[in-house]
Amino acid sequence: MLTKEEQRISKTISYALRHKPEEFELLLDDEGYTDLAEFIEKMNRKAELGLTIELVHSLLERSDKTRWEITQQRIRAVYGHSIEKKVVKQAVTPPKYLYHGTAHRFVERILTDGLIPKERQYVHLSQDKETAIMVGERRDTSPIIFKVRALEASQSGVEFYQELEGIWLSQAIAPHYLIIEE
Ligand code: HQG
Repeated sequence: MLTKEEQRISKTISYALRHKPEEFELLLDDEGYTDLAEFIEKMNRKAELGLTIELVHSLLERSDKTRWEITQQRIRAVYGHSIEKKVVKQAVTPPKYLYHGTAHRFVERILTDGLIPKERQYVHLSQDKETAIMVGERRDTSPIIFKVRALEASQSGVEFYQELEGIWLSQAIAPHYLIIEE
């Protein structure tokens, strides 16, 4: 389990490796790797994270939702559906609201069909708006954020599963439970 501050650092690392290598002046090789020592130096310069090699390894070992990997002094982002394999599939009660960040081009369909798992097994929802923005930024530089009436949906029989590092999984969510955040 990571502390809030560690989660923030971990997300910034993922964001840099996955979405904005140029913003952090990272040079990725063909396999998406960058030199670990250089990576740490650049991240500290650009984002003042106070990163050390020990901290990067420690975050990696203690994180439930691994977003990157290290091989021979190089680091790269890991894609995949890691969280869906790790979450215990036993329904739990979610908080009143959860969030979902996505691209504007999907809004119309979502308001008609609701949130559906698409290629995944479950819909991914974020515990807070900040996380939803990061997830949405993978698809849209200025993502749209839905506020999801999660507790109500769960009371009507939609199943939600244990949160891991700010992400909840759920079954499909009907449009009725979605509110567009201004
Ligand atoms: C959209 C990362 C049209 C949905 C993150 C999303 C997250 C619809 C996309 C995790 C729709 C699916 C998941 C509908 C949903 N019509 N579009 N009815 N319903 N969509 O990647 O939530 O990479 O499967 O808004 O941290 O973006 O797994 O889901 O844009 O936890 O480690 O269809 O991915 O983690 O895209 O992200 P995704 P997501 P990992």
